[in-house]
Amino acid sequence: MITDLNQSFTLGSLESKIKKVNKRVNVSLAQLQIQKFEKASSEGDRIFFQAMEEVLDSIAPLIESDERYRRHAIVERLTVPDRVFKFKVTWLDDANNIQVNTGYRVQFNNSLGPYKGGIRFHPSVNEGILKFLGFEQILKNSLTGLPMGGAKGGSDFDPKGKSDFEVMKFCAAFMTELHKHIGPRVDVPAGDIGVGAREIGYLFGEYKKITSTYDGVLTGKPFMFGGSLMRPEATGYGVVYFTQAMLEQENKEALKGKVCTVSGAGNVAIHTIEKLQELGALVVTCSDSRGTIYDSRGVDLALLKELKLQKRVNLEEYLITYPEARYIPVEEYPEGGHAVWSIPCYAAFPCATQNELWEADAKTLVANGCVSVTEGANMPSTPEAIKILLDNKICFAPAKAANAGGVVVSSFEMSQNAVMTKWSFEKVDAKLKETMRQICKRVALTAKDYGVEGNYVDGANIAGFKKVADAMIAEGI
Ligand code: NDP
Ligand code: 2IT
Repeated sequence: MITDLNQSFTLGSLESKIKKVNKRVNVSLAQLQIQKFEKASSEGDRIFFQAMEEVLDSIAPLIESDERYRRHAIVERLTVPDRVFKFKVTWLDDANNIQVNTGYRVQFNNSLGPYKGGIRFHPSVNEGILKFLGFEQILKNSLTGLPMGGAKGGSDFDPKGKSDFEVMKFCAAFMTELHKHIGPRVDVPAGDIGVGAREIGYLFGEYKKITSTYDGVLTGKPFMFGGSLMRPEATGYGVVYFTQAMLEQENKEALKGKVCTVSGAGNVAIHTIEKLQELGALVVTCSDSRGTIYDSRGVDLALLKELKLQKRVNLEEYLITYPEARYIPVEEYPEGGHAVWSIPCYAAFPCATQNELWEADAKTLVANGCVSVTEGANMPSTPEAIKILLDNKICFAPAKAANAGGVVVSSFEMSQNAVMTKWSFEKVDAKLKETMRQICKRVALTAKDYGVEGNYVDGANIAGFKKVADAMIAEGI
């Protein structure tokens, strides 16, 4: 079962955590934010604060040791987006009914380069969710070492069940407003949940029509008109490259021959499964918003791609081809647990959405002898789950480091577009692999430097924050 609800998160806990950080560093750290947290009511805001709380917790020793960050009010400045665009999207469905949705673009921070980050189309999208994703994106993009700031956008539009024409008309209407705020040196959106090559193609087509320019203004474009080879595979492959590097660094056995569990059945999950299978791992699960497939002989990837990327149907249809596999509908896991994480595994890969791996799931993973957890989705594990995993010395790879492969290849796409060239699959793959290894190394070294060896959460937050913070100081207010 996957849900956006983080059951145990409370504003009270956030407030006390911030106050704790505040007390430790003896400055008025984010006093302003505390007042805003007190007023927060929506689930989206709570998720944003959850992401912020984790980072504040990790960076406290850095803030404590370097007064420049306090003097320049970096935390106060970095936790508020530069600007948020919110707009009406009006479009005509196939029955000629007028439909109205809300569109957003959160431009969070451009200290390191143009605003960069995906677009999400899902009914759960709201400003708070996009602020959480945009905030995470700043630090993720910083970790890549590439010139990109952080942003996120999207709409509460649900592409599910819509015809290609409806998706096209929605994308065109969305771009009618969005084009005013983006540009290849300004802000470069890409895909995320509900936005893949089809949607990026329609968005790009409309941008080109409105502006009469052929700019690399979106990444994740189809290859025939400027997309990078390997962008579709990049996030999932990067997740596995990161895991390989982490297991090596932590002196754990490699993935070959090991049972792995993956949640999700979209872009990230599919390409994580693909790379794991290529390395000889046995992937036994995948899931969507309706349920989980457990296939002990290994998930049939070709069938999964056909069901989710071509036919866009529910995973239950996997049983038509493999009636002996197990399908566990979400209703069968009503209380505090998720089917995917109940399956024993060596390595687990949450690749669906935020807060899909809870404390109870983490306990089950530990009890079943799991050795590593890598976050393919953005913030899929709750804080309580992360604590259990870290306390039990599980190798834990946080999203902002482990799933950076997507935005890394997006940056490669921007480079290729800038000089109107195309790189080979092999070149992109080699550069991606090297970048993921570098990120992994930097995160581990940073953790060691700050006295939390093996804690990749703190390592990623500190390393990501430090680079942006130093740039903000150098650029002045
Ligand atoms: P897709 O839309 O391709 O797939 C998402 C998958 O997760 C689907 O299986 C979907 O189920 C399920 N899902 C999504 N949202 C929910 C929800 N609220 N409740 C239940 N199920 C849900 O998205 P991606 O694979 O691109 O993205 C997956 C995760 O990875 C997200 O957290 C995203 O932010 C992150 N990510 C994506 C990157 C990219 O390049 N695409 C890069 C880095 C991170 P169903 O099929 O039923 O809809
Ligand atoms: O969360 C992410 O890193 C993405 N959705 C990809 C962002 C990008 O600009 O490629």
